Parts: sequence; structure tokens; C-alpha cells
Amino acid sequence: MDVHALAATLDGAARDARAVPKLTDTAPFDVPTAYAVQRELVERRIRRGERLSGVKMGFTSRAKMVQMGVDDVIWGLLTDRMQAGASADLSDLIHPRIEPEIVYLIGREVRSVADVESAVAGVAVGFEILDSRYEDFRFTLPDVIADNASAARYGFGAWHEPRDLSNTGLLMEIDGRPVQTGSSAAILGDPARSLRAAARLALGAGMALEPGWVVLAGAATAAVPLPKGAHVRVTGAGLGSAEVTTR
Ligand code: OOG
Repeated sequence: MDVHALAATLDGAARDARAVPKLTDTAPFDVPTAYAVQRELVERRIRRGERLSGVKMGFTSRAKMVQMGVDDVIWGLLTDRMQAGASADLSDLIHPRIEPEIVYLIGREVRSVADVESAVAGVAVGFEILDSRYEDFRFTLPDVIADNASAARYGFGAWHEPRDLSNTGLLMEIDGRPVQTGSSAAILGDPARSLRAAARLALGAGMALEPGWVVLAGAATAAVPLPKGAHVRVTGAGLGSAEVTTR
């Protein structure tokens, strides 16, 4: 399996904002190969000057597993270029979707899973804009891992003191209309479990969560299509809100 060729295909799809058939249509590959493709895809971004800024967890909730027909927790890497400001340009995305997130800020390097909770410097409510590089947002587990877990953009509101987030209400509104509501409990029963999984996966891949990185714990709800010219507000009980206007 040519990991470089697969990464080049996905990188090209993202840069041209043009969906490609899922890679496993041509030849099946396994999960370790999929992570090797993901790593190469991110290396291509780093060679273009982007910096790693965190990790994202995927399929940590039933709602997402059911929505996408996939049933294993995955992770992907975030870069500084993916961070959205108050306004997000969607013109270079294919078919963006948005979902609410619980976000952790890492305060110091995490050298063990046991260490990760005490390394958290802040928590926030946020959002993730997904954009599968595959036609119709359809993929198998290895496909979506190779595609960096559909990562495209992310944002978050103000940081708050770390706290118990095992049952925090989440509301996502588009142009003032509620489009998703849920509880952080949908994220593996407690997003802290997702945080520990992020540390475990990073350490297993020979990386450490770094100071200043964020961890997106994974959506508590299904994702919804994100049009241009929309105003999105995600509110977390006790965490304020994160907002983005698309163009
Ligand atoms: C993959 C990303 C899933 C989540 O929070 O479950 C994800 C996708 O649905 O395209 O980020």
C-alpha cells in the first residue's frame, strides 16, 4: 500500500476542494496503515508551514457512530491553520458540517495517561467544522482515519477553570434556531474519558500532548450541514458560548 500516494490523493482533494471516491474502493487497507496515511497527510501540512495545535477525537458518542455508521473511537491532528476566527471562510471546503464540542486546553506536556487531567489548564465549549474529503461524506473506518478524521476547522469560547464536565448541557443554534441539543455525558459517558483516550493514543503514536494544544473531546450530537452566511452559536452550561459566522 503506497501511503504517500494515498496521502497525496487526500491532500489534493482538500486543496482543490473536490471530493474523491473513498480510498478503500480501490484497495482495502487496515487501521495502522490508515494512521500512517493520516500522519503523512499532516506532515505535508507541516512542510507547508503549519504547526500542530492539538488533537481531535471522533466517534466518541452514539449519535455520531449512528450518523456515520462507524463504531470505533478515532483521533486526528489539528494545526494552527484550522483554527477559525469569528468569521470562517468556507469557500475552500467541500461539504462542511458543524458539531458542538467540549474543548480542553493542555497546560504542560503530558507524559502519561494518568497525568493528563492534572495537565488541563482550561475547559471551554467549542465547535468543530468537519469536511470529509470523500464523496457524499461516506467512508469506512480506515478511510476516515486516513482523512484525518474529517478535520477542517475548529473554534472555542472563553477558557474556564477545569471542572467536572460529566453532564454539561450543550446547545447549538444556527441563525438563532436550535439545531442540536445534548449532554456532554454522550461523550463516552464523560468527556474526561475522551481526554484520557487522546493522551493514550498520542503516547502510543510516540507523541505527547504539548502545552498550548487543545483536545476536542468529540461531538455529543450529530453534525449538521453548515451553509455560508450562517451564524452559529454553541452554548455549554456554565461555559458560555462559542460563535462563528460563515462566509
Ligand atoms: C468524522 C469525524 C467524527 C466526531 O466528533 O465524532 C468526529 C466524521 O463524522 O466525518 O469528529
